Amino acid sequence: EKSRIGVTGLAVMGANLARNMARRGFTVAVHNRTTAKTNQFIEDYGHEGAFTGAESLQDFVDALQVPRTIVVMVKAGKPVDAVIDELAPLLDQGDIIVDAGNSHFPDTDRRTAHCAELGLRFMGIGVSGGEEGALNGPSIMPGGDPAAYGEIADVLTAIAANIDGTPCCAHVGPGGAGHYVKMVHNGIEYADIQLIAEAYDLLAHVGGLSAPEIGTIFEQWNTGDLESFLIEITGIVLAKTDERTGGPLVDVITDQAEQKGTGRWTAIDALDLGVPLTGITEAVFARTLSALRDERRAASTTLAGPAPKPATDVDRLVEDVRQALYASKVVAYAQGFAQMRAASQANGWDLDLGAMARIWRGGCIIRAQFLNRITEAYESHPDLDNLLMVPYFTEAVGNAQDAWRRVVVTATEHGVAIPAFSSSLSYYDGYRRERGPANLIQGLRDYFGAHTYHRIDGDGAFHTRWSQDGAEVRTD
Ligand code: NBP
Repeated sequence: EKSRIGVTGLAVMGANLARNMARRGFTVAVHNRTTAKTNQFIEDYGHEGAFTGAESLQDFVDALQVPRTIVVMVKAGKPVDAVIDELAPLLDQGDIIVDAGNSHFPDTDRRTAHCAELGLRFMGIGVSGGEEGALNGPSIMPGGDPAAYGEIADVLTAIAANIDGTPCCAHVGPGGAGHYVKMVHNGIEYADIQLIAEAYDLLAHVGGLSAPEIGTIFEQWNTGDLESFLIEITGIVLAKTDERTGGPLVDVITDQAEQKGTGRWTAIDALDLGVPLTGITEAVFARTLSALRDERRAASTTLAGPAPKPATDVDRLVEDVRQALYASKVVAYAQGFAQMRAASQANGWDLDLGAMARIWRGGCIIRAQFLNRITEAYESHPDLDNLLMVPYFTEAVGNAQDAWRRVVVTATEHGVAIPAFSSSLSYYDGYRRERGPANLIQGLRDYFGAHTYHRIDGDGAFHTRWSQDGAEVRTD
């Protein structure tokens, strides 16, 4: 009997996705470039379901029902192109290749067009949730031809996380749209994590609290508005004792953050689109600054900080930081969703932003209670420009703003870096102002580059002859 679906690439993600499919009753053919891994997979998990292990790509292709569905779960980048090139000559018209790795969306657009020329259907699907999610139910963001999605939706919705009877999987849009949304998801994850790190920094270095004490605070926060996977695991990580030293584990972990690039892609794309995406971008920069460990060590004995400040009211600090964290998080999501809206308009994707929040409710790293509020916001206002403008979020940030401002002041006075907290607040203050200071920017640009300006009291573009007679001339 031929298999319903095939998975090639049996590292942790591919292996777990294949096991998840088999557990849901699908027949699965598995393949890996290095055959030993395929054999090991069958030895370890063969008893879990109806697997067919294939040693060669030809055997793998022959083991599949036609039209074939092949999930490629190899390292993002060149390996995906290599696998497509090897598979294509073995496939028939109409077969579906699904790239479930973390591919960059322009690559997915390119591969979609390339496969279409070969008569093959290509789908780029975002899969979030790490190895645990892949095995037990990830959040799935499928992009590509809707008809092809219709043919594989039974498998994808069955293996996805499920919240209140709704699978965390919905067709996102054509071409690279699925990988685009996965990219923004990862960007938001960067912002969420940076905000958590800043909250921890403040509670430790202004509040004087120990890691386990802060862990208990996060545990409490996880029962309220902030309830989410990342807040939950922060409590667990902070509570962990190091086996070697007997102290908190976090205290002996080096303070250099690494990254695989999806946050950087999100920030670069926002710059290309012209969308203010300060939270995610600051989070990427904060990781790059953390990586300058040797420079920071030298600077720590050279560059002066503020004079020591008197002790703070710790209970008040904890509550202020909680509110600042929530408000900044709302801003990070508002920015990420504004970016997806801009990309949707630029590419004609027609993204359903409420559905994006819905498929992030389970399985993925940024799963959180408040995603329900985002879904509701887009259901009631499909053309919403900015999440901050719906009453729920307007009130949430409005109620938090006094605490948020106190946190930014306190951190600044104590010399604690809070790039995400402070830039989110600046975004809020910039966004809510009817008239900002860009009038002066335009004046300067006109002075040095004759770039012209518009007036508030009428139409037209104007230039002042600054270095000649000082007269204003209309230029359009
Ligand atoms: P890796 O990203 O570590 O990739 C290893 C797999 O790629 C192996 O099966 C390897 O085969 C195969 N491969 C490579 Br490398 N080059 C190949 C080539 N030229 N031809 C054929 N196969 C090739 O695996 P992973 O950590 O399971 O991640 C898979 C994808 O899922 C990535 O895109 C990743 O970014 C994404 N992702 C990962 C996570 C996570 O938590 N790890 C979460 C979400 C998404 P070999 O055994 O023969 O070397």
